[in-house]
Amino acid sequence: MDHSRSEQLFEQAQRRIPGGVNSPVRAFRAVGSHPFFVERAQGPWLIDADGNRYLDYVCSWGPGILGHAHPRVIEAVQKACAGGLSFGAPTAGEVELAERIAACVPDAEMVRLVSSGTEAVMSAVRVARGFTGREKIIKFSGNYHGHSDGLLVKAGSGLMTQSVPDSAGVPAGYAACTLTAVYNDIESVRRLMEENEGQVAAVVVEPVAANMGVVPPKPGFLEELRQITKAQGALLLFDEVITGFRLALGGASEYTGVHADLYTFGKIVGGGMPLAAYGGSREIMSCVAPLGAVYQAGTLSGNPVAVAAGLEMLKILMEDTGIYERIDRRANMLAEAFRGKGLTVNRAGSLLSAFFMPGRGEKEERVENYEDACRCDTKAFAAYFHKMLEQGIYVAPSQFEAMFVSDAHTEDLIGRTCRIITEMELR
Ligand code: KE4
Repeated sequence: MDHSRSEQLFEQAQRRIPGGVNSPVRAFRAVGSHPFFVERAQGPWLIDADGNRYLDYVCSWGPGILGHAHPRVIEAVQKACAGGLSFGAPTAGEVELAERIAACVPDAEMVRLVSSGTEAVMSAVRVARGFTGREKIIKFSGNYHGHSDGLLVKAGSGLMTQSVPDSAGVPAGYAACTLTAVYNDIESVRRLMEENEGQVAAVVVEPVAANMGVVPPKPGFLEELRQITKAQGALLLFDEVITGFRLALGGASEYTGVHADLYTFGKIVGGGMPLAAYGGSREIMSCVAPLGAVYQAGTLSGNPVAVAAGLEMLKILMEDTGIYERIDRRANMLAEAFRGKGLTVNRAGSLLSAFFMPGRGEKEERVENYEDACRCDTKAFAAYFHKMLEQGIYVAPSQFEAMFVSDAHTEDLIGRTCRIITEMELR
């Protein structure tokens, strides 16, 4: 494949943008190469600056549940643009989007629209602290909740990719308010709750983890989290930036049957545009300014063009909930192909990860938490990544990210991918 134009762009980009990218995981450092630069995308396909075409299983890290450039979403955005890009004033679209979010996730009686998942989680944590009057939060190693200071502690995603468990620049005081438990280990939560009796404002969790690779909750884990937080007067915050509208129309609370107090959404809810949201009961959300004392604001919050994209995407998903069965079934086909190669596969709906564990092919190895995920053979993963790319298949350039299946990944394309996986020589 010719990558000369991408190489040229990358060379230029590095002079003006740290690492040549606007988000670290895009730099392909974990797979030891340089990123291709995307020119356009359509359906399940990405086309790069050199005209190479890739079957895309990253889907912009989640928003692309319908595939790229869905005609209805594009039309809605074009129509919105023609009316102006930003007003800094309320619009009818924001009301409808808030209504639709609440229709899909009834626990989110009230929501605030913001511009990124980071902003949604940062704001929801502030609400939890403001509502409870408590300062500490519990998160889980390997969970990633965006790059706000207090949450960059033992985080996943790009921080695992770069094997940087904590970030520079985060004052010790901030980190001190963030306690870290072990995903799928309810005793580690119980201990922290007991040691910090009456001080924990919220437990922040990815109800299905997808930032240390996909790690589903073990049976009972979320239920016990719900019980412990209720007993301790702490709020349960489901970070559904990835799982929201992905695992089911009602996200993880519908998929698992466990209900949180606060929710964050991103990616799909914005239809691929910069829009995210946080929400919960009227009682909790009434502490948000101008109603209450918790301040949160944003020039582009509820931006009309982003709202148009998110609205149209939710409309499509609400009209055709059969999509969830279709993408679940296709993701399972991929999972079976990876299992046939002796890889450890975790899957939840249309989210999956194939882990290159040290004992792969010899013994059954599970990945149930951050520590398990850290044992992966990232060099073997990198070799697999490049073999897939040479076959025109783009998976996330990190072992610690998810593989996303969209409705545009037809059975035929999934079958083709499975055949490539099955025939591939893996280290
Ligand atoms: P953003 O600020 O990137 O919109 O959302 C942060 C975030 C919050 N919560 C969860 C569960 C998330 O997965 C994310 C962001 N996800 C990563 C992919 N693992 C975004 C990709 C990137 O950082 O470039």
